[in-house]
Amino acid sequence: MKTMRTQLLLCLLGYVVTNTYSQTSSTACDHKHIVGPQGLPGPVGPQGLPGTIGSRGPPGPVGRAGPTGERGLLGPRGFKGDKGDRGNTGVQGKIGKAGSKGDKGNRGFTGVTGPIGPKGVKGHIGQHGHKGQKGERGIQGLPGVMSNNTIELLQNQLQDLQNIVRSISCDCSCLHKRSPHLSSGSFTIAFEGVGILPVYCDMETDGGGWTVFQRRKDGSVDFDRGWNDYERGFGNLSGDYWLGLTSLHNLLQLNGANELRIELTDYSGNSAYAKYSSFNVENFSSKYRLSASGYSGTAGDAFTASQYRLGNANGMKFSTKDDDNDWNNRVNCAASYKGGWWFSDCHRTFLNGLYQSGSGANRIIWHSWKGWTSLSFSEMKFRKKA
Ligand SMILES: [Ca+2]
Repeated sequence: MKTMRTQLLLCLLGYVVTNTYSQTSSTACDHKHIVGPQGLPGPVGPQGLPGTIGSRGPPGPVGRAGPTGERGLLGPRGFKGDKGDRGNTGVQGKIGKAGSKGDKGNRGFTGVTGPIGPKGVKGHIGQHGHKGQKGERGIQGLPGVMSNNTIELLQNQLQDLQNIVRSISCDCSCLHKRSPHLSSGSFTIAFEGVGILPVYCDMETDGGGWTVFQRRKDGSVDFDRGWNDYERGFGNLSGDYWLGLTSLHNLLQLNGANELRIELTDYSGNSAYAKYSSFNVENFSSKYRLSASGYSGTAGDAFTASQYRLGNANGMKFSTKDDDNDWNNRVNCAASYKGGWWFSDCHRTFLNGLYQSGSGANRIIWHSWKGWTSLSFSEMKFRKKA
């Protein structure tokens, strides 16, 4: 059996080889017909391609009605309602004891101004309802009327203030007496009827306490001025300076009795002074007439000495270029010599003259000391007589 199977395989192999390389040759098996067993079934072939999709069928019958749906969700919150009306005005409370301050209540309607009550009594704050929304700002109330008690209180306080002002009224001599340690310098004094006035106090010379009302020091201030300026004052407290005739008169008047001291320096640096134990300047209606007496000092008595009778300042009214009150009917002394002064016919002392060295009657002159030679420094000051 094994031999027959081998022969058959050889025969089939020979047929394949022969038909591959020669179309004409025959095989060794052509002349032999060997019947073999039935062959085995062949292998399964590949799967065929899918068929095409068929057309849509006819619509089905109408279905039954579905079940009732569930309840919907809660809707959004509604808009805010309108603002409510204002509450009613509360009932007026009873009058209570004067004293502690109550709690702050809610603002109500503006009340009508009531009658003036007794001093210090204050009403209770009434109860109030529930707090509403904040209202609009109310109308401003009417101003109250000041009670008699308040007026009396204010009058007492004013009286106290006036007493204080009187107690501080003090010129340089008074300040020096109260506080001997004070140094020379500018001070502000206040007097009833005079007002607040800045002054310069000399707290050292000859015992101190001098109120300066004239100074020539460096020529930085023009002294060729009219009546109004000489009345009101001008210049710098610690420099070239004129206190003013009105203030000078008022302060002298308040002191009662005064003394005068005049400091002088020439352009060589020499100094001298003139002092008068009595000194006064009258008021506006007397054109600020000057009076001085009781000379002592080193500069000579050019103010009152008899040899200077026609040039004395003593007893003279004040003159300026626009208000001639001098003794000379032919000349306006103040206009001629360019400065205000107590001119007579015309002068032998003139401390408000031109600030200029050399010789000349229109300059700073104290004739009894340096003749007509100009001085470089002058200072006039008064002090309440002790
Ligand atoms: Ca004249």
